[in-house]
Amino acid sequence: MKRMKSGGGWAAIRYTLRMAHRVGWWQLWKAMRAKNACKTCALGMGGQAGGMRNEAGHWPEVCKKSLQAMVADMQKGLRPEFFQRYSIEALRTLTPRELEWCGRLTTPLYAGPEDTHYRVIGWDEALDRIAQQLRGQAPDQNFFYASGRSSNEAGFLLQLFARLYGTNYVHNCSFYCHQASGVGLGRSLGTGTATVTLEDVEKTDLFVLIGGNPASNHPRLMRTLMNIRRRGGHVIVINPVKEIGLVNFRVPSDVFSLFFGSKIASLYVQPHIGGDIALLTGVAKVVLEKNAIDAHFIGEATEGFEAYRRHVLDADWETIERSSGVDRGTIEKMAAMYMRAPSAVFGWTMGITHHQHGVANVQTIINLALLRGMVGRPRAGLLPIRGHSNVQGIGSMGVTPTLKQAILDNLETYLHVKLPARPGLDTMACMKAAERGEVRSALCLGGNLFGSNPDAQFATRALAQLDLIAYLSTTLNTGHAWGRARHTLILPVRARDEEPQATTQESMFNFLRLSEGGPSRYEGPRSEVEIIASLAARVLGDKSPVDWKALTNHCHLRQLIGRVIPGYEKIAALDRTREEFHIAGRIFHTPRFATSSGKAQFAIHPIPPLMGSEHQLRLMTVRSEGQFNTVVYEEEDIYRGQERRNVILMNRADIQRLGLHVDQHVTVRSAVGALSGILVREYDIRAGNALMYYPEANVLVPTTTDPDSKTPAFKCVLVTVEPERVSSNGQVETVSGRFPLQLTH
Ligand SMILES: Nc1nc2c(c(=O)[nH]1)N[C@H]1C(S)=C(S)[C@@H](COP(=O)(O)OP(=O)(O)OC[C@H]3O[C@@H](n4cnc5c(=O)[nH]c(N)nc54)[C@H](O)[C@@H]3O)O[C@H]1N2
Ligand SMILES: Nc1nc2c(c(=O)[nH]1)N[C@H]1C(S)=C(S)[C@@H](COP(=O)(O)OP(=O)(O)OC[C@H]3O[C@@H](n4cnc5c(=O)[nH]c(N)nc54)[C@H](O)[C@@H]3O)O[C@H]1N2
Ligand SMILES: [Mo]
Repeated sequence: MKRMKSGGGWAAIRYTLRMAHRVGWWQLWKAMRAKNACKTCALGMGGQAGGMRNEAGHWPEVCKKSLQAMVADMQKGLRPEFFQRYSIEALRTLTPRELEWCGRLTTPLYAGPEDTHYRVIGWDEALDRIAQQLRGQAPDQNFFYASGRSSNEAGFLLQLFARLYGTNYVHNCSFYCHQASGVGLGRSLGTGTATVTLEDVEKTDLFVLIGGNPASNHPRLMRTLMNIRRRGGHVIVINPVKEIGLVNFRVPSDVFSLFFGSKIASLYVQPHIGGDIALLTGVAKVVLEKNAIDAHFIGEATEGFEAYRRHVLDADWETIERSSGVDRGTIEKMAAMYMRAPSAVFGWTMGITHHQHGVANVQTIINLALLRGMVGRPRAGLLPIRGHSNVQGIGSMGVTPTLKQAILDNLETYLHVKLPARPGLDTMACMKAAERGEVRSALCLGGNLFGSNPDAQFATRALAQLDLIAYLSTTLNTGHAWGRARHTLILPVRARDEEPQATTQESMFNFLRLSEGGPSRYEGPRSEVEIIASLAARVLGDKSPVDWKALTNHCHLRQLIGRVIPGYEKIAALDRTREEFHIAGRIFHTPRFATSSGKAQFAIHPIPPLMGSEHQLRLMTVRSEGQFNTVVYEEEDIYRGQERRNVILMNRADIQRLGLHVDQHVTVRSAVGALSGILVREYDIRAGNALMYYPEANVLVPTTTDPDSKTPAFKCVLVTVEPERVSSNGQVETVSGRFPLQLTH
């Protein structure tokens, strides 16, 4: 497959045309223009401004994956005969892509311990089964998981139900995603989200992009990066992989850029996987040695500087260079760019959070920003580049094991209730508790808990211990085939643009979006709020302090959210004003922070040793631009020039050192699993490191988490790569043509 010389551009436009052809031009145009927040990443497109428009009002913002997601939601409905024809065993042979394109779920489905097939059941039976299970258990024997696609309204109701039922075992996909950002920002600044607005980013002089690939995962951010460059500003990219779209990108909605391409990175730094603390400590060392700090800001607005200064100055260059994999000259160059910049925004993604030292990574970035006073003023600050379109809102709504004290107090006062005080558990802790048989059931509001988990073998085993699991889903995914409990239920839900009532979502810039909803596309699926409310009414009955029926009215629900969630007060008037807004107390344009002293905290984090021996590679598991998490829309990764997913991308030096050659079949082995039939591919990645695609590679990822954020180290798996012999009957070849899960069961 030909490798592209720039990201975006005509390929994105051609794709748009192909997708439009699939579901009908007019249908797709209408769907994309409707007043709903975009379903994919958390940049917060659409809402009241209409689809394809960003918070600054720019239109059109074209993005391939938002089309993919839309077209997938518009595909035909699955017919009941499908489940008579295809057994669960047969579903297990399908790839994530094949499962997604089977069609939309339209009826509740059930499979019991003896069942070989899912079968269609009625809504009452489905809800009764779940209610009966919950009523028969102690509350802490159940957990509630939410992905980040659902609305604020559904998220709020889910956690309220769980807590009134009596448990804090409530969590969301953030534990596998940006949790380290929330924890790190919380410790350093007393906040958990971005400190900047989109406008700040548009106007900054330097954007430092660490551990993210927005060319494929947040394409609309690329226009902003292009604009920074056009205005004479700079972009520094820190990434072990040379991601082509971060070198050069053709913004499809900009004529000049589309034809000639736009340079993105002013400086591209390629550290080792896990080498960011070493690298950024090196940059801080230069800044300190050159005394390019903002002493006034440090004195007035921070604490802990002296100890931090000593710690950084003590770090020796040999350790910095060895652990980061970056030479001193490049580090000095990066520091010089930072020291010259009048303002800077630091943005980061999964390359920073998916580590055993994820929180330390995040706090190291914050330290560097504090050194030059780049937090707490306009055009400068910190931006965790969020994943799911409403993952931040789901967190704000309290779909978390621990409620913010203010939310807890408000709920107790307003509803005259006492909520459970026993501590909650995070996602991985719940999975481990399931494996030990300590929790008995799970309710999943969207997502793919199986597919997103490390150690797929463990995930199947853990979920199989449960008595019951209920999935609220739009389409089939690997979780429905591999993440089964003794009793498994699948409840079909409406996507946000099919909701009969308006819903809201929160963007990564803390901007609240109002989605109008729209006509339902299928008979059958129900609104998420309606499902949760009917379940809650069944489980809690007349004793409940809440009128669940009344709360199926989203306006009532928003009134309650406005009273309970700090910063969300304006949501109560939203149905009247229709005014989208920035959530109060989140943006920091003055140097006063939300910590108890009002001051930002410098944190000390030693440089972690580089992991692995010379026989091993550090493996990152990442996305292609043709997928959205565990949902694979396209097998090929056009940006990295891969036509298939069962590949391992390695540096040429490693291929030679290990005696391999390009396109050779290998087995990749880690401490917890092995994948066979993988093809070796050469790529521009720092030697000693390798890349494979998530979710398939989750077979290899151990369940070890960062002790502070409980997030698995998806980006640093130690693996060996062993050559495979292809037998004369070409057996390996047939395995490698596809990339279904290689699990034993
Ligand atoms: N098309 C598409 N868009 C998406 C998604 C999707 O699946 N597909 N998912 C959404 C979600 S939920 C999320 S969280 C985001 C994810 O967005 P990203 O974080 O951009 O996604 P990843 O593919 O996980 O890639 C992370 C990047 O980090 C780099 N990296 C890996 N290890 C390290 C390291 O140790 N240090 C540094 N500096 N870099 C490293 C990788 O080379 C890669 O470029 O995207 C969202 N948007
Ligand atoms: N190895 C490895 N593992 C990872 C990662 C990695 O980089 N590497 N990334 C991690 C990250 S960042 C994340 S966020 C997680 C993702 O974890 P999840 O959020 O749990 O998974 P998704 O694949 O996004 O979930 C997709 C499913 O959501 C359902 N869905 C779609 N829209 C809706 C809706 O509107 N409502 C409802 N109820 N359901 C809907 C569909 O059925 C679809 O199959 O995975 C994590 N796992
Ligand atoms: Mo994510």
